[in-house]
Amino acid sequence: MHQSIASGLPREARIVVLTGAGISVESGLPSFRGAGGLWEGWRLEDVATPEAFAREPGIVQRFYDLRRRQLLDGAIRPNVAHIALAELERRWPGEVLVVTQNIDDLHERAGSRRLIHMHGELLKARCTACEAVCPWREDLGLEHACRGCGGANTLRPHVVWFGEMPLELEAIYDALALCDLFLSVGTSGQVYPAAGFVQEIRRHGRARSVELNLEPSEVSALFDERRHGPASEVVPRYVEDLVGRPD
Ligand code: BJW
Ligand code: ZN
Repeated sequence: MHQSIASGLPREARIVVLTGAGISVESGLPSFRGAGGLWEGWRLEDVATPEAFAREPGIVQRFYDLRRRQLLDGAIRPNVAHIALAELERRWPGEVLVVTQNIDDLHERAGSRRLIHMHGELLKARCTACEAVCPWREDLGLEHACRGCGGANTLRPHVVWFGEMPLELEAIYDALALCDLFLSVGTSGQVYPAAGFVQEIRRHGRARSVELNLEPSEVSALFDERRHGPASEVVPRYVEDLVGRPD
């Protein structure tokens, strides 16, 4: 069996990469927790729950409108960590799946193709009446009608709030069960079920797990290996260990 020299992994090994807000910080999108956290002055619990949306839809829509505008600002681009993961998918002979908690589109812009957005996508809207999901790049005021059912005041951001079920969990757990290497990049390990994926990896006893984060996460001790530093440094270096330098 051919092996990747640095990792000792068989070349056909399956890789799952979980990413969080930390991978997009160096692209100019702030993370949620810690110093300089997202939209200081906004408490996540006030804007990221279905209860908040029911109570104050205008405030919640405004929060996501601001973030959508920021994402579409020309200055926001994928950074070398996103690009390295896309490169890994292109060059690794086995399957690579990126499972992102991020609602930005920087992985797809970098070129990742096998990608699951478990907490939804900022550039899509969902109808609360007919469940239709459609691309959305404008502000999402209450006056818009659903293009599917024509319903008024039924559109919300296509994102997963606390207390809601994350997307594509079955596919994610299947991939975790079958993978040989699990990488966790730029996530604080405070939000479940994503924070529990490393536990799932240990339960299966099959894959090696590696945390790549600025600092130890809440679940850091559960990983086989930890490399701490900015994603722009630790991710390209780790990918290089797996596939060598870019051509
Ligand atoms: C860098 C860096 C650089 C910085 N380079 N790194 C009690 C116990 C257990 C669970 C629960 C509980 N009570 C309630 C729950 C469930 C709840 C939950 O986990 N709550 C916790 C607060 C305790 N979870 C849910 O409700 C989920 N649904 C659910 O559980 O359904 C039922 C179910 C049952 C069984 C199985 C499966 C399901 C839904 C969670 C939805 C989360 N939604 C949000 C908002 C999405 C839309 C949006 O973006 O606005 O998702 S909240 C927010 O947190 C967002 C993120 O995706 C998520 C995770 O944050 P992330 O990515 O980790 O960011 P940060 O900021 O926390 O961390 C960044 C990290 O990067 C830091 O460590 C930095 O150091 C690092 N960093 N710069 C590298 N340059
Ligand atoms: Zn509809």
